[in-house]
Amino acid sequence: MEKTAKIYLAGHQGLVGSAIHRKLSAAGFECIITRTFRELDLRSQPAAAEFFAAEKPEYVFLAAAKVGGILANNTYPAEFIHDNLAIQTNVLHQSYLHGVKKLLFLGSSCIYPKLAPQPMKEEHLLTGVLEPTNEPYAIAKIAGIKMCQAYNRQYGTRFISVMPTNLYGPNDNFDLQTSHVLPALIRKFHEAKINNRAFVEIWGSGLPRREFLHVDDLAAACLFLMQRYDGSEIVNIGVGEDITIKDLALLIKEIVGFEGELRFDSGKPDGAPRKLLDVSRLHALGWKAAISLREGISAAYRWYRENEAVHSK
Ligand code: GFB
Repeated sequence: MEKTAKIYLAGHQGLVGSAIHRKLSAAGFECIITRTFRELDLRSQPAAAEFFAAEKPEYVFLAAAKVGGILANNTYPAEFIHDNLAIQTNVLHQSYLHGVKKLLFLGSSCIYPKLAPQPMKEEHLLTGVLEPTNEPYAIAKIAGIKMCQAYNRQYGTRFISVMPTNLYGPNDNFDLQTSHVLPALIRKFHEAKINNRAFVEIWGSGLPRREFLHVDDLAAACLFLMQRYDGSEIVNIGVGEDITIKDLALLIKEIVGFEGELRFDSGKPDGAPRKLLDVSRLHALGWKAAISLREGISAAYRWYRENEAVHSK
């Protein structure tokens, strides 16, 4: 990817897209094309077709997606399957029609079976039943992977698919109903500290294990793979270590400086018991995560306080 290449970054305002934008700009890429959701609704086939015909990007990062935490996935399953299928189908097909040189598709670790052996290897895809709370989202992402592979095989495109673990960082969603666990707990502990509350409520049992990757590390890995990896096999992106939700809560509590108790709400779902990615393929390609969980959460908490008024509505 030349520094002057025309790069379309779909979803540039989200957690992942904004991190890729920062990374590309810092690396000196001069021609990054973006559109807000208002300017271009990628769920619309004619809108996507018109955009690609007019702009003819050379490279595409497909970070536009409908995403959310366990409750959002469980509450809006139709939107999660429809919006993701529509967005990715339109972008992938238009990229093929307009001769995009290379495209990076972002999947998710929830594509793997609920009870996949741990850590989860790329070969575990489609070897068992999915976690029900996010099955529609996972099915859409699996369809995206298969579409990239099918287009590569039939049309000779260069569409690569990467599977990030649970992400966090600047521009995360801090809405308590729709967010993922890490931003939700930053906000809950912060508000409990400010309001001198006695406890913070943690959903589920606290026993599930999750792996967390700072989105700046993800963006670095995406740029690395866009430049160095060519292949139809999916590539996991993670840190290779996980933590229980209870220990995550204790770590965030300490970083925020909240003195009260944790209270577990068993009325809320636990979701998958464990989702640790095997990152040996990524390591063999030559890339490793650099930001520790403590460092990343401290940075995310600073970002949250600086942007609180805007993001805590
Ligand atoms: O991050 P999260 O919403 O999604 O939840 P998943 C992870 C775990 O944290 C679950 C618990 O066991 C939650 O019950 N948890 C505890 C909380 N307190 C909270 C809280 O206040 N908010 C939230 N959100 N969770 C998502 C998928 O699964 O992961 C998506 O639904 C996607 O499709 C994403 O794959 C990465 O890790 O369970």
